[in-house]
Amino acid sequence: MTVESTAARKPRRSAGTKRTAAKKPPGSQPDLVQLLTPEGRRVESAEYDAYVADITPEELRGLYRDMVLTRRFDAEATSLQRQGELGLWASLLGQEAAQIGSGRATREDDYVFPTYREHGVAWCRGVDPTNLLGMFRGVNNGGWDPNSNNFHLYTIVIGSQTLHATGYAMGIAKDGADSAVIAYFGDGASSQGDVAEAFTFSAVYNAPVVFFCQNNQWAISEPTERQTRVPLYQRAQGYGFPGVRVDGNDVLACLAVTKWALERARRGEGPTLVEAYTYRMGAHTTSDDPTKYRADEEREAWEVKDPILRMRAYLEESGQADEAFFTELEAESEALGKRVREVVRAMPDPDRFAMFENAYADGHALVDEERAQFAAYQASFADEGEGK
Ligand SMILES: Cc1ncc(C[n+]2csc(CCOP(=O)(O)OP(=O)(O)O)c2C)c(N)n1
Ligand SMILES: [Mg+2]
Repeated sequence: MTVESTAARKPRRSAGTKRTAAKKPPGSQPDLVQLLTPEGRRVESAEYDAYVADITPEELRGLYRDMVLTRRFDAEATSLQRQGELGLWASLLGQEAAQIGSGRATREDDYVFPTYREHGVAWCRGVDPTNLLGMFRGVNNGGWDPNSNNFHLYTIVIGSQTLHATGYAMGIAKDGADSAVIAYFGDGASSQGDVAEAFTFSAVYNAPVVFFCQNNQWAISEPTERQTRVPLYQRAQGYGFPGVRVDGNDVLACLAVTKWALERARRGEGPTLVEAYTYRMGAHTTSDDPTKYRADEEREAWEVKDPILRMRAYLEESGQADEAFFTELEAESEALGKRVREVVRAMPDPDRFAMFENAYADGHALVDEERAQFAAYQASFADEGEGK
């Protein structure tokens, strides 16, 4: 990971000059697909109700459970970083609905290309959450087999996975598969050339790919208004495919819209851009201090839209979950936290020289040179110890 400390890099601003994110560009009135209001009231959508019409109470409770356990796992990882057990962590706090809704919309044979923050999607794909932590602890370079769950390794190079997804989608289309591909990226990534190229290629080759942009309002310390002068979903129009803005804190709406987009892809109708309008409630990563660049009031305004509270209100008011369900889930959440702590602390340190083995299949003179330098560096500590 090469994410720098924003606190160290950015000039300090006084409280009076803090910016607020996501001001709507003048004249635009973006349509937001919503099935659950922030208070948890179900609202009708002529276009998207069909995609959640057959959902059972058990599945609804399942969506809630996914969000609660993902949030718990994420909080545990943040604590582990603070205790020195992880080098870094990128929290998904606030983005649970966007990730669980879209993740649960995927089919087993679909293929997912994540960024570094898609812990909820990984959960939906069946990747054991403890496998996500090895890279952040620095003991491996990935932690899971991408082909076991059709969930690619985390990608740190912003936006590059949209090209990988497009190429993959073009490939499966040539194979005649009826599965689809989904690529996750952020509002900041939308400014990358790779994303523009992915949009162009996927459109002209009619690739079965869904571009799922979590607009969490910030790219480290840059607000979305520095990335675009039009709502992000409207960019799709210029490339010739549909774009939809969905309430990213509404798990039902995210499920419905992503199902719709994946089905379009499967039917051979090409790419879709889904902009999940949400908010990064925490820091960019554990190396960042958002109080340096954004106002507390902004976070407070989003707290009332919390994805988990809204789903809980809906389940309770519609009588689809009782107190016993919530109590059992709390116990399950505690157990998950305990397991995550135990597994992380027990992760063995890798052989220090193993990193030189994975760069080239048949070795390389430059790598040999680097290995020798590293060996000399390691040996220098032994000498120091002896000298003292
Ligand atoms: C090509 C590239 N440029 C810069 C960076 C440093 N960097 C890491 S995260 C990030 C911001 C990404 O913001 P966004 O796409 O909105 O995703 P978010 O972190 O908000 O989920 C940047 C600039 C990088 N990893 N890769
Ligand atoms: Mg962002």
